[in-house]
Parts: sequence; C-alpha cells; structure tokens
Amino acid sequence: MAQMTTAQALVRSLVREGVEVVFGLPGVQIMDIYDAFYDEPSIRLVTTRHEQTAAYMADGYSRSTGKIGVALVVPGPGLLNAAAGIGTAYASSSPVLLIAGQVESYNINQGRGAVHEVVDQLDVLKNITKWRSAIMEPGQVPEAVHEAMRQLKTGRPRPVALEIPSDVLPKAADVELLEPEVFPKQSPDPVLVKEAVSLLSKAQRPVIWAGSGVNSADASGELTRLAEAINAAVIATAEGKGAIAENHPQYAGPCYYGHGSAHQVIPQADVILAVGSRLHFFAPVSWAFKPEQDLIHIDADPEELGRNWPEKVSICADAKLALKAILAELEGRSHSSQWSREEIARQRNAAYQVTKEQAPNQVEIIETLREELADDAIVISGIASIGYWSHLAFPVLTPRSYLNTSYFATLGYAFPTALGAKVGNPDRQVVAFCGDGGFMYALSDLATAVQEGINVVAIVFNDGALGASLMDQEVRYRGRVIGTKLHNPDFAMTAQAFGAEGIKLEDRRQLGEALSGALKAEKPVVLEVPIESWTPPFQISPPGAL
Ligand SMILES: Cc1ncc(C[n+]2csc(CCOP(=O)(O)OP(=O)(O)O)c2C)c(N)n1
Ligand SMILES: [Mg+2]
Repeated sequence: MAQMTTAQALVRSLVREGVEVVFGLPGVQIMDIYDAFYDEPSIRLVTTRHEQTAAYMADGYSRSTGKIGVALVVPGPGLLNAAAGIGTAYASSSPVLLIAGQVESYNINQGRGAVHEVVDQLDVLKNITKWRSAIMEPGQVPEAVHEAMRQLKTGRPRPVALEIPSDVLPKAADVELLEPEVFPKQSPDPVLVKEAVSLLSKAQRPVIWAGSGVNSADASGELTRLAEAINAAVIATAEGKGAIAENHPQYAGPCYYGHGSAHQVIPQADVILAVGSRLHFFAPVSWAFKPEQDLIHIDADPEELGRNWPEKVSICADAKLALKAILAELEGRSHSSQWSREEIARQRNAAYQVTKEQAPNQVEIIETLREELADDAIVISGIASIGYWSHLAFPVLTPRSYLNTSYFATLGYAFPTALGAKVGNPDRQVVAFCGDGGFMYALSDLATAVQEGINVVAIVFNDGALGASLMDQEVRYRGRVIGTKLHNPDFAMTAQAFGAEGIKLEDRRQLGEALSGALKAEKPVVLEVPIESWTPPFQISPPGAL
C-alpha cells in the first residue's frame, strides 16, 4: 500500500500493465493525469492535434504491434472528437484503451452546463466499445485498469473506455497496485475440434476463409501450416490480408466486395473453414455458401457464429489456439484434397488479371508501390482509389502489416493511423495510401509527425476531387457532378511549411524513384502523386452479383 492520487494510481497502473505510449490532448479536467506522467518517463506521451487522430494513432499502434494503444482525451467534445476513431477501432477489432476525463463528480448528469458536460457520457460510447467503466475513488483504479486489460486481451479485441471525474483525479488514498496478469485466451472445445478435423481431412476441395481474427490472434503461422497440412486454397478478406503470405502457393486470392477469386473458388469448395471473419459479403452473390458445403467457423466472438450462414461446426475460441488444436488433431492423418498448386495459382492469377483489366492504371501504381516497399513494410490503405484497389492488387507478405478500416470506411484515418503504427514500429517502413480529400482531415498532425520524429511516408493520390463520390455521380447520376470537386493546397509546399519533406510529382510514372528516396528521408514525407478519378471496385458489379 502507498499513498497516491487517483491520477498517480492510473499512470502507475498503466506502467505496470506494460503500456509504453499514450496518444492524447490535454485539458483542465485531465491535467492531474498529465502531471502524473511527469514522474513516469517510461511512458511516451504523444500530443496530437485532434482527439480523433489520438484515437486513430492508438488504433494503428495496437493493430500493427499487438500491444495496447491508449488514447487520452478531455470529456465532452474531446470524447466526441475521438468517437470516429474509436468506432473505426471497434469495426476493425482493435484493442484501444480510451481514457476520458469527466466533469466534477457533483456535476455529473446534472445538466447544469458544466464545462465539457455530456449527460450519460459513457452511453455515447456504448455501441463502439465492448466495455466501459467510471472510476470514482483512487482505490478503484487498479481493478478498473486490470479489468480493462482483461477485456482488451481476451475475446474479440475491441476498444474499452475508462472515465474519471476531474475532482476524483487529485484525491489521495492508500492504494494497492495490482500485478499484471497473462489472461488465458479461450481454448476450443475438443469435441468440436475433432468434428472439424474429421470434415477437413475428408475434404476434397477445402477452402480456408481468413479474416482479421487471424492477424489479431497472431495465428498466421498456424493458418499457413494448416493450409499446407490439408492442402487448402486460402482466400483472405481485406481485413485478413497478411494472414497468409500472398506469395504462398496455398494463397488463392483476395475477396473484396465480391471482387477477387472467391467467385471461382467458393463454388468448388466442399468444406470451408472460416477463421476470424464476420462472413459478410456486402452484396448478394451467386457464389454464396450453399447448405451442401460444410462450413466450419472459428471466431473469438460468439455473436459472429452462425450470424450469416448455417454452420456445421461453430468454434468459439482464440484463432491461434483453435488452429493449434486442429493441427495437433490432424497429426498423422492424411488429407483427401484434390487441389493442385497449379490450380490454386491459376485462380489467383485469373483474379489478378481481371483486376488488372478493370483497373490498369491503379494496378500499375500498386505494382510500383510493392516493388519499392520492403516485404514487411506497414501499409495503411485509405478510403481512396489506390486504397481500395490495393485490397485486390497489393500482395501483403507479413501479418499485421496492412491496415484498413473494415466496415467503418472512415475517410481521413490513413495518415494518423500510420503515425501510430510508426510509433510502434520505428524500424519498419510505414506508408499511408491517402486521397487528397482524406489526407486533409488530419493535415494538422503533420505537426505531430515532425515534432515527434514520426517518419512515415504519406502518399497523397491527388485527383482534385472526392473521387469515389464524383465517380458515383458520373455513373449513377448521369454525370451530374456537384459538390465533389476540391480545391487543394500545394501538398508538397504545405508539408515543407510544417517542417516535413514535400515532394510533388508531375507524372505518376516518377512514383517509384520518388518513393525510394522518400523511404530514406529522415523526416516525415508527403509525396503528392497526380491521378485521375477512377471508379472504385464497389461501383463495379462483381462477378456473380445477383
Ligand atoms: C467520415 C467519412 N465521410 C465521408 C465519407 C464518404 N466518402 C467515401 S470516399 C469519399 C471520397 C474520398 O476522396 P479522396 O480522399 O480524395 O479519395 P479518392 O476517392 O478521390 O481517391 C467520400 C467523401 C466517408 N467514407 N467517411
Ligand atoms: Mg481524391
């Protein structure tokens, strides 16, 4: 036991739990927490220029490292500003801890208009966090932080929130800090594992459908070994990219809005093993799972099991533990798979050719990007033309190295998410594929990048438009273009004004050389590439659309 304030107990508990970085923006209600950081230099405090970007950075840090990203914000407007980032982390199954201030305890829910007051503040986060709690006494801190960690590290990884009133933070008491704990992940039911193995070993055309849960469980090694052991064809969703190296012979291709190889591969499957995926296909398709196809679904979230399709075997478990158990049970058994590696390669290449025909310019750019980037470079694919097409055409070679927003499709997240990823991976290349519209959302955090030496490369593909919306008008509204053209600053000059490096290309064919130089810069770089507006994949009818 030692005397400490609530704020000190909070910061010391974070240190004990292994938190290394906090992304935040101060204000009067949380200054005691800032003061407590003064005495804990082991935690790096990154001050962002907007609470939304603090949340994105915490998310990018979490998803790229597997550690817990923390965002710290004032109540009311700070928390509301952070909400789009927390919602993105929720959609993307990312374990972010949001610490929010709160008005004085005597003012909570009084509706008196205390500074930053929002009545029932935690309710705002109800549908974008998996767990929330208010701390009202110093002695509650250790258990609250510990429980937050349990929530973050078990089950489906999703954000959680803690709220602390401003007058509670300086209150002192004898507090017993808790030791960190290794929380056990959920093991699969052995009976269900046996059932899954019996189906998989008899399968003639086994297909593995890999979602984000493979990456977040660090299960790509197990998934790859299983694909080899049963000779399965593997399809990865946009969130599941990196679950198996996309140059691995078992990899059959991506699936994004029905584009990719699923429409060729899925109809051939007799057994489908889906791992860590919502199994949501966005549009009705002819190749949807059929009752005669045996579907085995592994997911950490029981709500996802059986939600969209009838399942033969539903396993609620951590993906790594479930795949390990399946591998152990398979030991010594032979498989019945009829796939040949040439066939799998044919599926992969055919889908790639279709993408190339649909989007020749985008694929040319993406091929240049792949050539210049290291195998383990971390890519944040923005809600932008090159971002979408990279789901289909950018081969991801290592897990946790390709981040998208999943179903939230949050414009503006790419650059700040890249900053968080770079803080967690200072020795790896981190690149954001941005559009001109999306990049402007968080332009101010170029200052954060320069101040903190976070040397990412933001590639801004500039078509002078909110291109996806403009193309929507071209296609669905017969060219009635309104409200979608943009006036932009000179991005290179703007970057230079912030103290970053700015490069403006006259021609996109200069991209390879320019990127190679940008990756060596010892500064954050904004690389502006001129493009035209191109139709996104989701505005093109996929093969097999109904
Ligand atoms: C927060 C948010 N607001 C609006 C949208 C709708 N939206 C999707 S794409 C897009 C245009 C993006 O423009 P830009 O970043 O320049 O990329 P481009 O499509 O031109 O490649 C818009 C407005 C969104 N997805 N998210
Ligand atoms: Mg644009």
